[in-house]
Amino acid sequence: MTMKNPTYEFSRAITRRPSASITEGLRATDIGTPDLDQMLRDHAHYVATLKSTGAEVIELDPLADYPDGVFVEDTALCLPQGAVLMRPGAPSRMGETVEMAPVLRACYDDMREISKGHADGGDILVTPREIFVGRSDRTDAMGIAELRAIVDPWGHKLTEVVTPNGVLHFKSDCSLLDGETILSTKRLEDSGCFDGYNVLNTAAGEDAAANTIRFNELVLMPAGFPKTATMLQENGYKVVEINNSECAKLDGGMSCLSLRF
Ligand code: CIR
Repeated sequence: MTMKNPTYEFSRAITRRPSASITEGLRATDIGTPDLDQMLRDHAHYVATLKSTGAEVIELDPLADYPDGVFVEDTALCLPQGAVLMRPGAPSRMGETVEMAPVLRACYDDMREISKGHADGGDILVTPREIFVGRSDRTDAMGIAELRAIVDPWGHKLTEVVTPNGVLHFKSDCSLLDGETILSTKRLEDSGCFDGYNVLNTAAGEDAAANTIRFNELVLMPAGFPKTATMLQENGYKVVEINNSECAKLDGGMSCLSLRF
């Protein structure tokens, strides 16, 4: 039997259907109100794609009180040893972890939580070697220190990095493609944080393509970035493009929409 690589080979995922309140979701710049019907169609495509790899998807109901609740990734970090509930940096999102707690408790024997400071799952990139955590407007030193104290005894090295200025989350600009390879914007790679990895850059003008997910044999990427999609295919990755126009209005992308374990 071959061992799964737990950084990109998963048997389960958790998603949450978008609520009608999605129109109130947080955004750095207002480029338009998301259309719920389009987002529901995109979300269904996303969930079906995860399932097509044989994974079980736990689909949670919409949360009207939490417009950004569809972006479940920010609520937790899922590792083979246990799950860690985050402490989101946006005040309007803090209660989302309370909603996620019982779902994760049912899946994990060991569940911890960040109790001080702030940390968003979107700032965390797990590779086979280390856990990168980007300091950002949403993730601070106190949150990172507490996360380090949790994952260190589990045998994970936490590497603190900096989320580029003007970028919401560390993973808005990068994603893991396999055990050694990272897809990154040029601006993030230039910070030197991925020295020692194989790095593939998003094509010029396609920075928003950096937030993809490797999920089993597939790479789910936002549609509309043809040069990056072709580059990934030429490098041997099996790419599925998913419309992300509505989530993009709220600074969300492929990773934000699921917890994977
Ligand atoms: C927010 O500002 O929190 C949401 N509108 C977008 C969250 C995206 N999540 C992610 O990148 N992990």
